[in-house]
Amino acid sequence: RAAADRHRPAFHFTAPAGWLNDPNGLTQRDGEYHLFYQFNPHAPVHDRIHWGHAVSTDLVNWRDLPIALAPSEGPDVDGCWSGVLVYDGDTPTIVYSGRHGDRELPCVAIGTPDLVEWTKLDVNPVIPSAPPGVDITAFRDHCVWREGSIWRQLIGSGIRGKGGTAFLYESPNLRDWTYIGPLLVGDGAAGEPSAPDWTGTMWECVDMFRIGDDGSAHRDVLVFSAWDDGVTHHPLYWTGRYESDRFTPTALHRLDLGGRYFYAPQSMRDESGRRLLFGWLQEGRPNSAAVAAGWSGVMSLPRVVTPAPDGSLHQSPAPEVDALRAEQLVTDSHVLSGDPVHIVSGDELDLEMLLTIPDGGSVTIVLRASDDDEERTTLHLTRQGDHAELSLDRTRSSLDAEVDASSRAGRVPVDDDGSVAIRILVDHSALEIFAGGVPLTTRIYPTREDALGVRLSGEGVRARVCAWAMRPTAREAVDVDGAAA
Ligand code: DQQ
Repeated sequence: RAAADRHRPAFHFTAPAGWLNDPNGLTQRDGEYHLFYQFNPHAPVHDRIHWGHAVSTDLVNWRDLPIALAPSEGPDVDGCWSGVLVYDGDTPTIVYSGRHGDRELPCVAIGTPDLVEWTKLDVNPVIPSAPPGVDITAFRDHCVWREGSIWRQLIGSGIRGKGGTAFLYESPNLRDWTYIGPLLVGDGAAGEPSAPDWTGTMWECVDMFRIGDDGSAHRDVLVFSAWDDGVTHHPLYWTGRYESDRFTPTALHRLDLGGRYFYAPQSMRDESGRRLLFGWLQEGRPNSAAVAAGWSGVMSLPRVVTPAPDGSLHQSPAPEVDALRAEQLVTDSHVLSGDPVHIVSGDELDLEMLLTIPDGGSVTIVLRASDDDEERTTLHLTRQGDHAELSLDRTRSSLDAEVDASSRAGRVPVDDDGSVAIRILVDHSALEIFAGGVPLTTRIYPTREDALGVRLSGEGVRARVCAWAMRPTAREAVDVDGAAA
């Protein structure tokens, strides 16, 4: 592992060393979860990307396995970019984007039953070019599924002058693909890039799934990450209906109020039927700091996605995360009135709060605060009837002037009795917040050793608070470079 770094998470998955970005190929087989990820084992920078691989029986303790895919002569000589794993009968099959120069094209690799060794097809790339006659911004990333005897896939793209899109293809065998058309086209080319729901000029990592009952209550969800000219903006999703080769949207939603700090998510349906989601928590510190630390990029904790009453998605950490609770530090009730109440201290914490906020009232949660408040990260909730405005202030999260200090804000639902359930996972620089099922993920880099305090304040707010110290995850490493030579 890379040298000790106080910003390195203890119970989130990170690469053994080097660079990590998107989750890929999420699969559960015979009880074991497989997490592949965009990986540069040689340096903590995005360059000649491999597929890293780890396996887990409980979604939180991961065992590193050898690199699954490495760039080689041919269509992926410059990188094995994002994709998925499907089973063609019993044959594990990866569909990924091979990078060559500044182009990406779909490639296929076949795996051994243990998913450890992968053989690339000689016929790669399996689709030789983007759809002819369309002026595209990019063409990469894959969502693949089966409809009867036919395979279908979406490839992320964008149409110049219009916006992001996902191109739909079909195939009898995962090798010969026929282009059908764009599933849905966004309006990003005309939109305002600074808006938190701007749909971008290209959709990265498209992921479509159906959620809810198979009856009238179900909804189809199309997740994508809004990208523009090399800039990763934020993940969004459409809810709506996938039918007759088109996606008819009902509404557009932000997937995570943290924006680019929960980027390029991919989901999977596990063997128990749950929809699980992982995303990449990218860095908020300069590349030079990552290079000095020897590592970059954090995988989110696994999330369970379920339908929310308002038609959107409800997200919460998978219950498996609870197994990492080492010791309960706090279980308390408070009526907040004015002065901040100290709750607990730590940088490996799980916090659960039930806050009952009077209409128009507000509550402030301070995290990673130094004793004198010089460093602190502030979360603020103001209730307005059936929702609350949530905001995150990072302007004082770190004394290091080089780290990103931009703010975040958005809306979260409030129950009829005025309460909001909050869950906060603090893991060194990784911070995952869930308020009423809406996540806000971010990164913070406090410099002071005493920047550990959690404090609560408000007026007339009732707060039930539990806090646990978290246990660092077990990590059995192998020589991941073994297969990369
Ligand atoms: N990262 C991958 C791409 C994807 C992007 C390259 C999203 O395939 O579009 O590492 O972070």
